[in-house]
Amino acid sequence: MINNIDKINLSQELRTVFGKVASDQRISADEGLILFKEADLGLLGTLANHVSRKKNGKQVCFIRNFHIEPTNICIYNCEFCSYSQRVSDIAWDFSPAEILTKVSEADSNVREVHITGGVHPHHDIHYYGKMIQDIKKLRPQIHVKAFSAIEIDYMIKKAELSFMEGLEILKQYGLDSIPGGGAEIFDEEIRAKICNDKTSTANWLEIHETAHNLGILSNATMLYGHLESYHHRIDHMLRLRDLQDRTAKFSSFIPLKFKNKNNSMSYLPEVSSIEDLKNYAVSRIFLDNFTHIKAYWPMVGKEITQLSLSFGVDDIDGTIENSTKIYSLAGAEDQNPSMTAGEFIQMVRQVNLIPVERDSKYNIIKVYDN
Ligand code: V47
Ligand code: SF4
Repeated sequence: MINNIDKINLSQELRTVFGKVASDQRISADEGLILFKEADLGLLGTLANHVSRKKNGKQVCFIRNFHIEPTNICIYNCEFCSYSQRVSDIAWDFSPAEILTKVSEADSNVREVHITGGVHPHHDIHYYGKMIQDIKKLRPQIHVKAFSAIEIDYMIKKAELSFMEGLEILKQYGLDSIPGGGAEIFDEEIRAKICNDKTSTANWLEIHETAHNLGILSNATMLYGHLESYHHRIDHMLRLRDLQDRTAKFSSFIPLKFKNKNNSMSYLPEVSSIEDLKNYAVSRIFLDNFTHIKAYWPMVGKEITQLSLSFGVDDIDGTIENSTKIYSLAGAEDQNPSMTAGEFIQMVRQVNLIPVERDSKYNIIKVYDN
């Protein structure tokens, strides 16, 4: 990193934070806030790169995956949602046979299926469990990353089980890991304004902690760029950092930029790309116990994803195979998201980093180092 910090014009507070990050010490919530409020983009990039290189060297990973969104029928009314049947012109609820057809049609080299969708009032834990089981029968090697804590909360409560009992059942059906959705923003006041009726912060955290205790890995997201302040983002990450200290079973942290098309919060402007880069960098610096920070490229676009690799991001998710509608319905620039392995490799090499293909547990499958 920079050897002579005295040559840079920094406030005393920023100097302290710089010194801590440079010597691999954890920063406090107040110091995280100082980074958001006072640090310029160059400094944030330098610090985030320092943390990223320590954890992952120059490697940037991707996975061959696809999504299944079983239904967009949903009992909830999240203000930011452009996807549920209440706000979009379309409604679907794929039958188990249709879902299996999607799995059988997926490219033979995909390693992971990411399943998430609306919370349908008529389906129960065994319906979803059997879905996982049938997918595994058809493609035994595939890793099933399925159901956000919101879907899991509903199916377990409907079955009148504890989170532990319900998650054990899902694990027995073949659930391998849990995606990070539904975290939104943990601050209870902001959460009440943007998704009043859905699973609480406490339950989201408890479901992930219980899953971790059962050996089920999961991801964590944060929806940013709406009504929240920097203070709320730091509070969100602090709650995740505390949980990760206890379990160490979060695989990655995924900031999700609020997209404002076709939803009840369309009156809000989207934050700038600068803000996206700032947010990646502060996440990378603050979440010192997360190995991976993921840029979900269908959300921010390919260019910002490539730039994010110089702001702490080391994971660019997957090939997707044009299988998700959540972001295209919310106005994402790529209406049919899909990226080939070749495009990933080129994107990473162009910024002088090393592309790596991974599996769902972050084992390295192939290093593209020449
Ligand atoms: O929880 C919904 C978000 C999430 C909008 O675990 C929106 O690897 C922005 O969690 N603008 C679901 N975001 C998707 C998700 C996810 C995505 C990629 C990878 C992983 C992973 C998980 O999508 C929801 C919500 O936060 N979302 N609407 C919107 N208008
Ligand atoms: Fe339902 Fe998810 Fe949309 Fe909320 S974000 S309304 S839980 S589909």
